[in-house]
Amino acid sequence: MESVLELDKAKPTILKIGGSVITDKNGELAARTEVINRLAEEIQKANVQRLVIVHGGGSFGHPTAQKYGIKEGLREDAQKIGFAETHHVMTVLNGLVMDSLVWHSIPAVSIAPSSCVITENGRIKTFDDTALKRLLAMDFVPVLYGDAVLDEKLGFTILSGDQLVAYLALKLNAARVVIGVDTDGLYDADPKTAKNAKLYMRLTLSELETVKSKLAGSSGVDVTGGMLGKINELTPVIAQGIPVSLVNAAKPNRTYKALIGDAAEGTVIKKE
Ligand code: IP8
Repeated sequence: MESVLELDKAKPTILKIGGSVITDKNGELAARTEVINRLAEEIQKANVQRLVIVHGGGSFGHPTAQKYGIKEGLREDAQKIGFAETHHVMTVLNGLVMDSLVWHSIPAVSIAPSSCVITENGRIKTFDDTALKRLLAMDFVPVLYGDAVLDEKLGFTILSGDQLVAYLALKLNAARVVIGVDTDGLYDADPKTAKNAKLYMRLTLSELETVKSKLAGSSGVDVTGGMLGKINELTPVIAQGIPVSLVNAAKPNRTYKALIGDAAEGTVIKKE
């Protein structure tokens, strides 16, 4: 077994579960409950000390956010119901995730980003992380998600789970970041459309910079940038020396293996 790194047990692991994994992104409000349950089982089995989970919006947050132009900010009162609806459907998806985690005996506690984050032009400006840090210190598993949040300049916007992951990894000085996606890792083209797309197994930061231009956006409705958006968010994390693994969370056991430090499958990106 190839180990990603010697983990500092006191430092948290941040796990992102992609919205495209836990929902059908081509549907609307289409949760994949069997996948959510399998992932809860894998997370429980991996038994990671100090874990923060962040999940994406998939076919819950993105279609509603797009319908009302929430990411672009408040321009007319009619959007307000869209902001409320976007946040609400995210709490519904989060409820399904929480249900599964808690019934798998994971001491998971949900934290709504809309209640503790303010952005400025879409970037996190303030994050009241008092409860999150205390939960982590007590070995709870905080669970956050991409959300509709208030913005100092725009009125409101969409905060992606990926921005949250990067912010938390840097702020909490994470041991590593595991990103669960619906492809086998990072490719030089969209593997869903390009037959000969090449999978990268190991990348350094400088290699990543050269492949960025080739990265494909994801399919379906995604208001927060797909794979390229993800990689752009994670670049400062990798530059800080925090390794990032991308694994196919839609396939059984990949997330479990990544969580226990087995880097045999997927893409691992490190500073050097
Ligand atoms: O799926 C965005 O989070 P993401 C969530 O992580 C919403 O990009 C509300 C669209």
